[in-house]
Amino acid sequence: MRTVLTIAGADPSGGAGIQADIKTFAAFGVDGLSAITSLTAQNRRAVKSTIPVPPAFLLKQVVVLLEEFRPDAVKIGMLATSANATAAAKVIKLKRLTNIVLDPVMKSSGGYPLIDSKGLSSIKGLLPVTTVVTPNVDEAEELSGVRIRDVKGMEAAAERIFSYGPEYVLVKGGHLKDSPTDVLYDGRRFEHFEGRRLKGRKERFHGTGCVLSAAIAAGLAKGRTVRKAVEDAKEFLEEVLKGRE
Ligand code: PXL
Repeated sequence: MRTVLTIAGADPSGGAGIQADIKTFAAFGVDGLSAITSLTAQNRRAVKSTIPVPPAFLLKQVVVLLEEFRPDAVKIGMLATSANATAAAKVIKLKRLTNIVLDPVMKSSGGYPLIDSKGLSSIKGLLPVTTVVTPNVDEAEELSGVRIRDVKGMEAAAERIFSYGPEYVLVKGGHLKDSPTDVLYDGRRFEHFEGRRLKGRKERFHGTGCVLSAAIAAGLAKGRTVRKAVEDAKEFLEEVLKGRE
């Protein structure tokens, strides 16, 4: 069986983070490994508190796993500290891990910080080892410095983020008012994935970014192209959200 490693925070409510990733991997028929970057105390409505794992212990978790397993893909979510981001970049380079999907998580939907104040530059430091980075509009604005109002803005941000080194940039438009389109950029052309505007209480959407990036990683582990992995991941997420209606 193919294996995917997630490096992310733990979400006791199960909809985001490590727990969501493992469930997603199981649905795709791949084995899940996990290295926890942070404990969190939260329910689906709000994050109340976090306790970051020290970077040496994050590294230890990954290194011990790599003594036994060789993951076919890695998903990176909440890192909690810039030191953890640096540790993750280091082990990916050292062990030549491939198929890296980076969800550049900065805040919870309620605005609780999920990475420290130096987080932005350390997330940028991971981009050169990243296969696909999956920012939402807010994260794409932070990473690129481009103000995004529409799909053109998403494309401009994707170009800037691409210049920092990832192979693909997927800017998720779900937060834009009139366009839930996602934009995938590979340095040559833009591909648009039209989405449907979904309604519901915010609890329904808790962890959607985690599920999407985990599903993309699972697809890459199974040998799909990035384009196909994104397409399948979006379809999977729609099914998950339908189940939460
Ligand atoms: O959806 C961002 C996210 C990622 N990882 C963890 C989280 C959250 C949001 O709450 O708790 C662990």
